[in-house]
Amino acid sequence: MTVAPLSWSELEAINDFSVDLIHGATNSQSGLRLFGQTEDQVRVTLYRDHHAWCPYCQKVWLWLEEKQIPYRIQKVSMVCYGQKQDWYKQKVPSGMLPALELDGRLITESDDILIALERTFGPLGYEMTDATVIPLRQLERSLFRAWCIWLCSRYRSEREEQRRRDQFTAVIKDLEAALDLTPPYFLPVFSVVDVIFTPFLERMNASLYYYKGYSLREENIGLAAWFAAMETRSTYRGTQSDFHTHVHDLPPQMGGCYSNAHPQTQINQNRVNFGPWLGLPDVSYPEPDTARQEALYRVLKHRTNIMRVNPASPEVIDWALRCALTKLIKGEDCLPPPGSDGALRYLRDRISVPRDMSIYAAKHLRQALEVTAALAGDGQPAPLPVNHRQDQNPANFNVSSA
Ligand SMILES: N[C@@H](CCC(=O)N[C@@H](CS)C(=O)NCC(=O)O)C(=O)O
Repeated sequence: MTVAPLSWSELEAINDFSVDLIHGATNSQSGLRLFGQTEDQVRVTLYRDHHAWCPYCQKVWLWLEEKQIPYRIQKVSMVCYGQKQDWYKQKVPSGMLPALELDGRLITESDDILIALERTFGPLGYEMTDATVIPLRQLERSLFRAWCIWLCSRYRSEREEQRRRDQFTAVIKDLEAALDLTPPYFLPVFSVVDVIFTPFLERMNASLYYYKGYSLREENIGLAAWFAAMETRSTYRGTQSDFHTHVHDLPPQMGGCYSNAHPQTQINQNRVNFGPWLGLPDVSYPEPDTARQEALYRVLKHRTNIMRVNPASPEVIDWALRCALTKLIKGEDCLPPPGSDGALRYLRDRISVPRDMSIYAAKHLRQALEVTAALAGDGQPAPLPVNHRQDQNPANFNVSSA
């Protein structure tokens, strides 16, 4: 038994999600953050990438949100998915992100940015140059190197694979020992060290689960507690991504991510690509009641562009998308038109967290798209590209801010 799709006006009438981008909780769509202050108090502009894929940008973003420093956000393309904006190249000739303006002074390099920010606004728990912070910053870089070697080198033999895994898990052991001293965070209070570790621990968790069959968050007690503690913070929730987004945004940024041949890897890849997405170890805090409403709100806001870039005809995607949204909101199956299975899965694969919506909203939307597509057939869109992500070029979405 299936139901008829809701009309766009019926969906609009159901939609009751709202968000305060300026003063409310951390949100990827914000262009200005005031935290209850006024615009004339803004001294900072953060330049970060459109899709929230850049890890070094997440570090600075999280710091500003934790310290509640009023700031503006200007979004810039990364080369893997778009053309660098001319105005940005004039400002930062290397084109590298992030960059930050503080009282009109331009600063690049995320660590230099954090040092400049803490000199002006005070440290986040500890100073970057504190004697207890320096070795932890070095540990973060050691972990980063071991991760890159394991993930981004071609798989040639099981012996080599095991050696790279051992190198990585040896550094993880040091990390667990550090966390064990002052759980759940790296130092007695939440601090800049947790912020520095966040972007790559999140990316390691996603990529090793998918490409190596290794579940960082489930296999390490201290890290499990650290992730759970991070997820109690609305700041982290606002910047947090999901497995699907990361495993497909990392290959072009890293110059390739290589799977091993383990059966668990295959199982994990199927789960991340085809669902079900709820229950994956990319999030553990309880789902907010507003998740489905948030997904609906975001699709309604951008539906013209979503349908314009879809490979299906406007009539087919219009009908099919309303079926998926009907499923999302009412929980009832809604039969989409013939030939729309690939079109719905095309969208399923391109929801980007947190750019488009938060993690639980995305999981529900992917699920509604997949279940609805399955009613039409088992057609899959072409696999996502791994050398670039021009399919996500913001220019195709007429994007200026959100
Ligand atoms: N050491 C730099 C690294 C910054 C970096 O590698 N940024 C990358 C993005 S994650 C970038 O801007 N690449 C150029 C591009 O992708 O357009 C920092 O800490 O800020």
